[in-house]
Parts: sequence; structure tokens; C-alpha cells
Amino acid sequence: MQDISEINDIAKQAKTELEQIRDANALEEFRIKYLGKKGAFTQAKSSIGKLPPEQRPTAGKVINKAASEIEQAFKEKQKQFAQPKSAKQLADVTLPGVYPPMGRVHVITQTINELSEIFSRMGFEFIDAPEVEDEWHNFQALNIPLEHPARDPLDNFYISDNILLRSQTSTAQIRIMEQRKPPIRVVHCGRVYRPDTIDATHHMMFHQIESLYVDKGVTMIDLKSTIEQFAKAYFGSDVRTRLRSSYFPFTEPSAEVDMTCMICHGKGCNSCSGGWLELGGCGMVDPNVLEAVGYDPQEVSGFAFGLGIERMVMRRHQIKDIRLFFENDVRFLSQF
Ligand code: FA5
Repeated sequence: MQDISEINDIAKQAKTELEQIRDANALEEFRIKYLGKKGAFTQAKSSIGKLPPEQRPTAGKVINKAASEIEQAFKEKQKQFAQPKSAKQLADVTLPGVYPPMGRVHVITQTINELSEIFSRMGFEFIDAPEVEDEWHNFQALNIPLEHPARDPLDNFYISDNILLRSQTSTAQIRIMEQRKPPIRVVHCGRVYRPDTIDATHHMMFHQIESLYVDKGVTMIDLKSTIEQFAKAYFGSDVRTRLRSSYFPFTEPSAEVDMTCMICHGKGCNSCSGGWLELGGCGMVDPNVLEAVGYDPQEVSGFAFGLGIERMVMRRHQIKDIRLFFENDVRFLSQF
């Protein structure tokens, strides 16, 4: 070493090289080159004695400082390439435990579980049904004829000519009626698919709950009281429901189910329509549907309803945007 500036150059070079190191072998080569017995810093230290006496104290300080900085940076890098400890080394029972972050059941699944409990208490059986359907179950059997606009390929997710992702859980009505004879009292929850434009209240994939009750002498009163009981059990005893006349091809008469707004309690506010919010559709099973599955409409009658599950959860928790359910943001999901 000729003078102190040389040590600064070595330190700078060492830093640059260290930053570029990507594996343990290169790190070892670095150690030998700079920090080993014959390394640049060791040699610089031993050549202090060759400097003029007045420069030696300053040179010693500069070398020690640079060497210790590089040593520190070297140790940090070493940690990156450290081999994992053996199971024996890790088995120190005196160490505090490390808890993995806990997952949780998605709020929609939680809701489906809750709906299952509510409807079980009311005597309904939970059933399963496929999401990939044929046109018979999604349309024809539900009294939706070939020329009906609801069958437009642009309004559905067709997989092939006759097969599509179901657009409504009403398919479950047909599935169960084909398998069983009345009395039938069932509920089905699941995903449905529609190429709707996504916004705060619409999604292309969402969940519905479908209910079907077929027996001798089932009337609109059974329908109305079942919906009312369910709404009170899920939303709270102060909630009221109403049926508003409507049209669905598979029910006659048909109605929209409305519930009182949970913000203004039916008085009317800017979150609802005159104190009411739509929950879904319902009606008495159309005789054509009963005939399609081989039932005699003179002998039995039934009611059915289908409600949007995301919209229900949004009402209950005052969630403003349906997209939150599907974005997997744990800050949202961990609240439920
Ligand atoms: C139906 O799907 C009928 N199958 C309901 C029915 C069942 C009527 C049995 C009669 C008898 P509708 O298309 O209105 O009806 O959908 C029902 C509910 O699903 C709506 O009220 C709404 O809550 C929800 N829904 C509809 N489209 C969307 C969407 N794009 N995103 C989120 N929820 C939706």
C-alpha cells in the first residue's frame, strides 16, 4: 500500500463485488480475496508499518473501519446463503412457537352454511345440483321455449351447442323432481353464470339459493310465510317482506320478493326504492314444469323461489360493492 487513498479504492471495489454475488461459492472466493489471511485487507493492515510514521495512525483507523464495514456486509450476505438447519438443530422445545397465519371460511360459504341451518330448521333438505347443464334443465323443462330471448347465446355461457354454465339455480328444481316423487321440500345453493356487465351490484358469477316445495295442496300462503320466516331468521325479526307481481316462465303466478331496507327500515332512503329492496323471484310452479317431470298438476302443486346470495350478504353487512367477494383481499374477508 502506497497511501491511504488506496484502501478506499479496495473498499469500494469490494462493496461492488459483494453486491453482485449470487451464490455461496462466489461468496467464499470473495472472503478469501478480501478477508482471508492473504486477503487485500489483511495485507493492507500488515503494510501500515511501511508508511511514514505520521500517516500510520490515520491509515490504521481507515483500514479498520473499511475492513469492519466489509466484514459486516459479508456476514449479512452469508445469512442469505445459509443452509437450513437440521431437524435436530431446529428441535429446541424451549423456543416459543411460530403460528402460521390462519385462513378462514369465505363469507359466502359461511352464509350458505347459515342458510342450510335456517332451512333445515324449517324442514327443508339441502341438495346438490350441477353447475354445467344441458338446455333441457336450464330452459326447456323450465318452460323456456327455443325462441325465448333468455336462450340467446350472447346472454349465456355456452360450452357447446347444448351445454352451458347454468344461468340460474332453478335447474335444481328439475333435477330433484326428475329423481323423486312428491312430497319434495328442498333447498339448493350454488353458483350461476351470466355474461352481465360487472358493476357494484352485478357479477358474471354469483350465488343463488333456490327453494322448492311440492306436495298436495301447497299454496301461495305457504310461499309467503316461508319467505317471511326465512327473512326474519337471516336479516332480523324487524324485517318485513312483500311479493310484487312479476313474470317468470316457470312459475304462475310469479312475483318478485322484496324486503324492507335495513338502513331506513322501510321509510325510504337513497339506498333503496321507497323503503324496499329486491331479493329475488318466486312463484307457484307452473303446471307445464310439473308435467315436464312427469307430475300431475291436478294432484300436486308447489312453490319455488330463487334469491341472490351476494345481494343478501351485502344487505346484511351493508357492503357497497359485489366485486369485493371475489377479489380475495384478506383485509375484506377477515372481517367475517
Ligand atoms: C332468477 O334467477 C329466477 N330463477 C328466480 C326464481 C326462482 C323465480 C324460482 C321464480 C321461482 P333473477 O334473474 O331475477 O331470477 O335472479 C334472482 C336474483 O339473483 C336477483 O334478484 C338478484 O338478487 C340476483 N342476481 C341476478 N343477477 C345478478 C348478477 N349479475 N349479479 C349478482 N346477483 C344477481
